Amino acid sequence: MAEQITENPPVLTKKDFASDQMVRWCPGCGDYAILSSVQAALPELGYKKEDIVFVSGIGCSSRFPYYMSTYGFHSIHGRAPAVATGVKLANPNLSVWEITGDGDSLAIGGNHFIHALRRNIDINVLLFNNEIYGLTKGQYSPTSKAGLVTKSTPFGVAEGSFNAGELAIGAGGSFFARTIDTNPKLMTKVFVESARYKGTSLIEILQNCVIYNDKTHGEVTNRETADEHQLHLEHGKPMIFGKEKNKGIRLNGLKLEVVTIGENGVTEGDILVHDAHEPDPVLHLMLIRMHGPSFPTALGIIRSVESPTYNDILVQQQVNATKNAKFKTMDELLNSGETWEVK
Ligand SMILES: Cc1ncc(C[n+]2csc(CCOP(=O)(O)OP(=O)(O)O)c2C)c(N)n1
Repeated sequence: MAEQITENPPVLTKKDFASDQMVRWCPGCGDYAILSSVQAALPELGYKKEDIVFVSGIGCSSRFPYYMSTYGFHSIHGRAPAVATGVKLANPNLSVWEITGDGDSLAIGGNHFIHALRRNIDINVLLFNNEIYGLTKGQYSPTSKAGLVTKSTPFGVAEGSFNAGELAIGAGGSFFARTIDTNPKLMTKVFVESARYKGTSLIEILQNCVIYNDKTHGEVTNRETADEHQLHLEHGKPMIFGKEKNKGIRLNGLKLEVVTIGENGVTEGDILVHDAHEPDPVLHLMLIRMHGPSFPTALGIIRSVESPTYNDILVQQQVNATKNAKFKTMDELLNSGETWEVK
């Protein structure tokens, strides 16, 4: 059964989605901008408020459902995918959003996270990636950069870090987008497109924790240098960036490279054109892995490939099983074999 959007959508505004709860995040936390962008995106989707559910795990970001005037569930650490899956299966017409931090989804919840992606259950996963545990006051997480000094790594993080997008592709994920908490316009656009996608949409939001990991995404988000460090991908458009809009991404053998249009005979025709719908994930993976200082960070919808959803398949199985069943009611089933009367 396909997700149904109300036929005569109610006219709702951003304000309608704000709850009466006081928002309790640190002043300057990136979570405020994400909350505001989600509230701005929802009226565009045409759902009734009561058809929307926010499910979170545990962490600062997971306070999110309190601040939404929708249904919500603050669940347990790392297990939001299980709860969100249950909600979607019980009522496939709901718009289900999962809110999670990098510690919540990639450490304790890593297993649940990859299987939600593998199943392609139709939920929207907003992964707030501040590369640190915020709520428990600054221990390192699986996305913390190697060498980072934290409360739990006083001599620096000794191991390599996870890239959420790579993990998603490895798990068979068919939708991956990346945004930044300093660009509400981009966030709102990406949230709308992600919610319209049928399947697990994973949106990694590069989010700043002002207290425990300030400016960890500074190179990407710094407004002065943003043009040089951000590649805004759009399906069907060439991968061009830079202040002068003269830099681009080209394939050289099996690797990507940054080139300047107009130099060394490079023309716009040499620049790769983004195809978010290509089922082969190789190029998407290369875009996901790009990082500074030599490469810009890819933002926007990187991968969006049509793929059957777990919830649709399960509903269809139930419909078929009911249609082909020998017994149509529980009474018929119970009376179908030998029966005895107990006196
Ligand atoms: C079973 C369990 N283990 C550990 C904790 C402690 N704990 C609470 S939140 C958290 C990590 C939160 O970090 P993250 O997911 O990155 O979210 P943020 O607070 O940064 O938004 C941990 C370890 C817990 N609540 N439950």
